[in-house]
Amino acid sequence: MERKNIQWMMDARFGLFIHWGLYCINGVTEWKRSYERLTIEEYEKYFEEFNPVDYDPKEWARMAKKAGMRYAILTVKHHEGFCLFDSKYTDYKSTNTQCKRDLAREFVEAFRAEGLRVGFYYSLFDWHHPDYHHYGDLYHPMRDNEEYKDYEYDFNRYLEYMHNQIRELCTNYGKIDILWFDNSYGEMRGEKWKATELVKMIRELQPEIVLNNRLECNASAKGSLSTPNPTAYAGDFVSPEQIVPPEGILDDMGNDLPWEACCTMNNNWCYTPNPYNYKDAKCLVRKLVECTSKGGNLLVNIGPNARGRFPKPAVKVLHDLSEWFEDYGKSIYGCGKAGLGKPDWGYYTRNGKFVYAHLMQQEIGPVALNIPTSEIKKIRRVSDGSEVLIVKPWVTELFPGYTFINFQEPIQGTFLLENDI
Ligand code: JFZ
Repeated sequence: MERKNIQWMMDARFGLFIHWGLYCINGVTEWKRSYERLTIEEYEKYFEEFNPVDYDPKEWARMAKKAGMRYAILTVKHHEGFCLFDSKYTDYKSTNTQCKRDLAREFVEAFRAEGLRVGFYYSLFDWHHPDYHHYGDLYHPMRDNEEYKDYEYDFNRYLEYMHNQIRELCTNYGKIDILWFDNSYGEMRGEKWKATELVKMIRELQPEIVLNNRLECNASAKGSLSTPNPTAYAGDFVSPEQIVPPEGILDDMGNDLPWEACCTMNNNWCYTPNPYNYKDAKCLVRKLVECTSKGGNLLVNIGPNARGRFPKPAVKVLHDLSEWFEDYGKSIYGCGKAGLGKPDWGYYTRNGKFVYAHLMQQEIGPVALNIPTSEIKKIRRVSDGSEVLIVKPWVTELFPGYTFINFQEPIQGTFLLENDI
């Protein structure tokens, strides 16, 4: 099924994921409440403490934009149940903390002002709502804590709460570009969330919105999106996590499916003070180029700290990315598969007749492009437009069908092939 609503997103290729909630205070994991089997009361201290005095989403938006990201997705409710938006269906929200701010509203306003698209991550799990019941074998605080053993939960009450909140998010915050659900598992999928009804409401309120596939699936499945008859809640794109699909993602008929790989910047979704686990900009660029070359997107996560700031090493990575994007953004936006295979030296990306060769590592001499010289008019560096030497003639005689560039000097970078291929 062809959906036009997702075209802008697949052209954008690069987005920012923001995991932020009360869990940023513990500095270890957004799963703390579950891992440590904390009761509501034990977890309450984080709610009382939460006060991100330095929260300045305009600065976040400026940094993200410079770093080449074209959209951003904020966790407006993660598994802990705390809401970063002013929901009338709960008291467990940022407007009731010391900061008294609707963090989600400020986020969408700031990012839109910088020209980025905005999305909300909404957790289907909720460890704070008394009627949320966790099926399956994972620990769940409500079900597994002594103090709630006599509570008669009614899962339908939770579903009503969740649907109401999604309605608020789709009504009170202007145009929302992406809703990112997390996640279905075991028997908890699709209609267990009353997903047909939910998606009908969402698409009525936000006709152009893009949905991920996790109302139906977990991170490792395509779901009915890959079949000729997707369900109403199949979503618009597949969302593999912490992995770049080896060969992109195809549907059952062999056509490209839209996908977005999400990854951490430092091995953790949640804020952590550890400065040592960061992927550097070079690694992220390589992964972004790889995703683009396979027809997918990359969503890179930052976990802001309890003051509301991006960790310093993350700011450095964003800065390094901005230097690359200034020179090479053209080889990402609007680009996708080139149909030229996987070369030894890196990746090809392509936007219509523009083919980009990304040499991702230093090479020692002539580099082989698997395109005959007769089909290439000129090769230029994308950064400055300078011409790249096309090697004549001896290697070409030895390896016909290839064009060799740059005779002797070490070479690296991204190159535009002017051609008719
Ligand atoms: C989920 C969350 O639990 C996690 O905290 C984070 O928000 C991440 C982006 O999404 O993690 C998942 C979800 C699904 C799978 C694994 C981790 N899965 O299906 O294997």
